[in-house]
Amino acid sequence: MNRLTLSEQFFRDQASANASGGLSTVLNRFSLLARMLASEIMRAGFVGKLGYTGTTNVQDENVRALDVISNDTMLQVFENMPMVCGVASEEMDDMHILPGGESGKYIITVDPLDGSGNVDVAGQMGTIFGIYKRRSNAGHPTLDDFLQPGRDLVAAGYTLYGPCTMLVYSAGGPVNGFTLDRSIGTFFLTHPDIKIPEGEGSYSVNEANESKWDDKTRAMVKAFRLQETKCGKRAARYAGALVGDFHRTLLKGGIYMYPGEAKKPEGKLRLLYENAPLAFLCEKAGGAASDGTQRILDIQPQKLHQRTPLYLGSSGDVREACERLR
Ligand code: FBP
Repeated sequence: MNRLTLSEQFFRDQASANASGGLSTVLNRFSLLARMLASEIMRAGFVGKLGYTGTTNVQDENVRALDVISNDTMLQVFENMPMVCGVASEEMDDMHILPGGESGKYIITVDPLDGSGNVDVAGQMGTIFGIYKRRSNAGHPTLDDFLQPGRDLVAAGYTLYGPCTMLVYSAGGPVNGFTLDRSIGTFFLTHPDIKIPEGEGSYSVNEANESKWDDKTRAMVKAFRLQETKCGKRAARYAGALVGDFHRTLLKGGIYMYPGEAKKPEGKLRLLYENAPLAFLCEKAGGAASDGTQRILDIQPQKLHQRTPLYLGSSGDVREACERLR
């Protein structure tokens, strides 16, 4: 079968988006990053890179060697390429100005290695990215260039490292999924124009956190667990990696939830480089994404590492979950 390659699709998107040519180059770099990290992850066990570094990051999370490798690789890929002037990364405290990108008109937000808790059990992991046009005119980007609501995303996507390596993205049009042919290092279109199913699939939440939730959250998740929801019966699935849980939800339907907690109402997941890019994709695929009260894409970020609760998936499921939280 004559499948489209990722590069060919990028150029098609660029033409339809009337982009100047920079966007396809930026997307191609995320394809390069995906292939480099797929290789690093496959080899980590052989070179003793499955463990922790002994340090903690700005999220106050223990950092794994692969977290550092993924962030360093991302910087190598995006430094000294003229299209991108700065990056906000889960692994870096502040926005990072990319040398050689002063005239770049894009900024990127990246979770270099999502689901790093799965590193040493050969579980699913991913990379999540968002691409925005900078608001400032030239020179070094400012914090304001990064604090943009998700509705202003130019493109967003993720790479899933699992039994196969997939890259799924949208540049404002359809959501297309590409699978890596490792033998020739090329991504080919395997999932054109993905639409999230309605009325079927799974609910995906870490129910071990139940004692930390408020009563309405507990009751809402219980309705999904007991298959008492109006939107239909759901299986329980939880991979422990947002990208893996979202990819399954995108293809099979249902809902992924990371609720706020009584003592941490903002929840765990980060708006800029996790929730907003996936919300962008989910809506382009016909689904919905909320923090429980408002559309994720409408949230105006106030801080680089701002967290929000996340309800992401089929429109009917997200609508019912949010109704039950009111
Ligand atoms: P990072 O691994 O990038 O920090 O992402 C957070 C994450 O691992 C998500 O991928 C995953 O969905 C969630 O945390 C799992 O959290 P928990 O272990 O609390 O269920």
